[in-house]
Amino acid sequence: MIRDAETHQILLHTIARFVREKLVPAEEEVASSDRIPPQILAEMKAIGLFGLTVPEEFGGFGLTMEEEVDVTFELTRASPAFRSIVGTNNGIGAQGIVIDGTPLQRSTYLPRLASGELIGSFALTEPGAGSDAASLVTSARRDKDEYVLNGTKRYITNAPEAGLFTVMARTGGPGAQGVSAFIVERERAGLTVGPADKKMGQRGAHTADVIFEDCRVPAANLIGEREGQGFKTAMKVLDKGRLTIAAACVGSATRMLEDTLAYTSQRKQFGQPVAEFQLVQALLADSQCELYAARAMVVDAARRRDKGEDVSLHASCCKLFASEACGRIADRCVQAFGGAGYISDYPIERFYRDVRLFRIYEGTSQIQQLIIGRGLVKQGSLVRV
Ligand code: COS
Repeated sequence: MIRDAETHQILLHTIARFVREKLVPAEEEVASSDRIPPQILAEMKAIGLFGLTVPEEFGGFGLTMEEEVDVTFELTRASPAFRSIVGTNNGIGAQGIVIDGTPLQRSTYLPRLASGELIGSFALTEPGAGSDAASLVTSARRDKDEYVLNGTKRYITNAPEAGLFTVMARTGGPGAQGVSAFIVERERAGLTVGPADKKMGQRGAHTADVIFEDCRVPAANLIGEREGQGFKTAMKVLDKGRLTIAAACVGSATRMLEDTLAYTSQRKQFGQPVAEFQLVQALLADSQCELYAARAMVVDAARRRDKGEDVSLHASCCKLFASEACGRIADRCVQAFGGAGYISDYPIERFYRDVRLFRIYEGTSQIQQLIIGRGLVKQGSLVRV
């Protein structure tokens, strides 16, 4: 349920115009330079994109999940690199503090994350702990009023520009129960960020290693009431993040399909636009059906989350279906473009590479299958629809 429909429509309209007039024209430059121009970044901050989901009392828009997925549908009609920096900030970068932070942590950090003054980042993955997140080995040893962190985090989105990291580290024994979450500011001694990774796509969005060597943080930077809660915090953050990624899949697929409809409607072969051939229409039709289904799923799950339902399995269903559908749609769109789809003169070649990541990050498709399958067996009933 959207609280104030008129305000929400104004926000959507503003973002749609910004995407059309500013972000889409800048896409090529972002991809070729691997950097979002500072002027565009400043405008993204000015219209409030960095604070979409931060509660209003801390300077954000406080969007509901339904509102957030609506905004994501619009934002991801442009290169996913733009969503990456704001989505990681609003989402996995800030949500640990929003969901489980102490009142002091919330009032200290959320206003600066909402304004974009501090860029947020989420450090869970390690060289030896990817899908098996609970096997992480980065340690946090208590020393009087501080914790001392040691270890390496890998593929950390936003790391090169981040001012604040939510870091999952081991304070206790093995497994999920031994993991705690910490707020670590960029300027802490002993924290270094490695060079940006060279990725297949999503150029302009950055990932890198984050290395902790006797990095000391105050004990007050522990997220949650006590040690051992950090894995659950991470999972709650990912439940929400996976819904947002599913929404990003819908936005990117919408853009790809719109571009393909336009291209095939003007490209002529055998004396007529190729879109008039039934075999090309089959590519469009299958893609449209999957896009419709993915969008409907995401909106349904978002509404359920807003009503307070546990949507962990719904979120995994959405992430799995939407990211796989987005991959199939990208493939069909390249096919419908023919040779033009394989060269970089058209955005479809770049989107094809960009959207590949959706099936991998914030939990691979196989991890979503594992969560859904295990969840169904455990609860002995199907996902509520
Ligand atoms: N919300 C709240 N708590 C959750 C939860 C959720 N969505 N999912 C799990 N938990 C809790 C469990 O209830 C359990 O707590 P108890 O021991 O008190 O019962 C604890 O967390 C451990 O959960 P589980 O036993 O399911 O952990 P596993 O190690 O078996 O598996 C998976 C967890 C595979 C689901 C997890 O490691 C995962 O999501 N991996 C992918 C990581 C990922 O997405 N990485 C992407 C990079 S981050 S951008």
